[in-house]
Amino acid sequence: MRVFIAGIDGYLGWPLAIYLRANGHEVAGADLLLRREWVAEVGSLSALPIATREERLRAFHETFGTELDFRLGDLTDYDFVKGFFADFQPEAVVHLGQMPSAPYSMIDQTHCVWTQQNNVINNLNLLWAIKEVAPAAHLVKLGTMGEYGTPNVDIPEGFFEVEFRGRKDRLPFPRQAGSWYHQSKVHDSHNTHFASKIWGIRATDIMQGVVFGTQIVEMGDDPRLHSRLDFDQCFGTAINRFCCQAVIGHPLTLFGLGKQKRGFLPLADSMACLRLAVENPPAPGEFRVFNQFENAYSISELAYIVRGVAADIGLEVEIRHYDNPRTEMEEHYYQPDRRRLLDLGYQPTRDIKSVIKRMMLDLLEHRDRIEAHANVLIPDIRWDGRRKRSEIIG
Ligand code: USQ
Repeated sequence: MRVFIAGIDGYLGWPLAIYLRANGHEVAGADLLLRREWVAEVGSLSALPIATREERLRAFHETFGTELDFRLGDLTDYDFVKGFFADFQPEAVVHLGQMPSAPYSMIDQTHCVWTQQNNVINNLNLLWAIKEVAPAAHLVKLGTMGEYGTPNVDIPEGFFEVEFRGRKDRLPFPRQAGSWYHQSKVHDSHNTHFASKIWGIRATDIMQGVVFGTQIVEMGDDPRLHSRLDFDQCFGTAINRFCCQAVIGHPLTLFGLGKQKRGFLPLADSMACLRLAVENPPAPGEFRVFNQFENAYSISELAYIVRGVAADIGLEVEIRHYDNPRTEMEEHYYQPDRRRLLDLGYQPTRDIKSVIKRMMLDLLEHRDRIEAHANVLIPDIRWDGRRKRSEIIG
């Protein structure tokens, strides 16, 4: 299948290009390399060194024997998107090309507005380009479990049956996002659903949990094929940050009580699920929603798992509570469904400890990079708009 990847240089986009190509698909993609700039803007860098675009292209060619059409371009530029679609004629479009950080979107007015403009407009451009150039193409849109928030009831996959004043309907489940970034994804979900309804676009909205890990087997030993791994307060996510903290002997940073629950999944599971979505497209006009995660964990449960794995490889790790820079529930009910991907054949990784161990061993080789930027481990971007470093509270 011809698969276009929007955001092909990112943490997920680059491994997905390798994974899909290794599994027989033709891949092309676009990126403006903004993730590299944002991480530098917040004073950090990828814990694992990453190759330049040119080096990645060379490695891809040497490994697979085909050129990768990876163009530098802005997805908010409609002419660029439309022109690329006209050349490539995608059968599937995987949209990973957005600003993905909740804290980054909360920095100030500029970052909030930019996040929403960028994310909402580039998703609209992809929808329009599908409509005008490749109407049979299937949009696999990366959304987030965070769109649902943490309601005090079970979370279905996108829609639920509801009875109100004696009448019944199947309606979109309420979205109650927790940051301007997550809000942008809610807008995308609404826009994608609407486009699907009016133009007959096939669409899968992926409500993905927090991804962790450094490797997929298809990357092999070539470091030019490896992906980035961030640990700063904006682009580093919970388990990845904890592993980076563990390898330099920094306390693991639990925000608040640490009883917040989220869905998590290894990088390899994310790739496998995206492939399942691509290879099993919905019917024209169908808008379907998949909840995508391996399991739900509380943040402190994960910190203890990371501490246990660290101990196995001889690292002593402390767990500390920091005052929470975010406005979020720290103790809550959390029971999301995740049936649809299992029905398509998703086999969740059972042994997340070995994924965490692999990541720590990879990171140990580059601990100096993390140590040199350890100041980005303590958050100072707060949801109330103040800028203040979190302090240890327990
Ligand atoms: N947290 C800590 N300590 C840390 C980092 C995070 O306790 O050092 C807590 C946060 O307070 C939050 C939870 O861990 O309750 C998750 O935070 P995160 O930074 O790992 O993830 P989040 O901000 O939710 O965003 C990430 C990705 C985003 C994706 C989302 C999936 O950056 O792109 O959409 O995970 S989900 O969380 O399901 O919405």
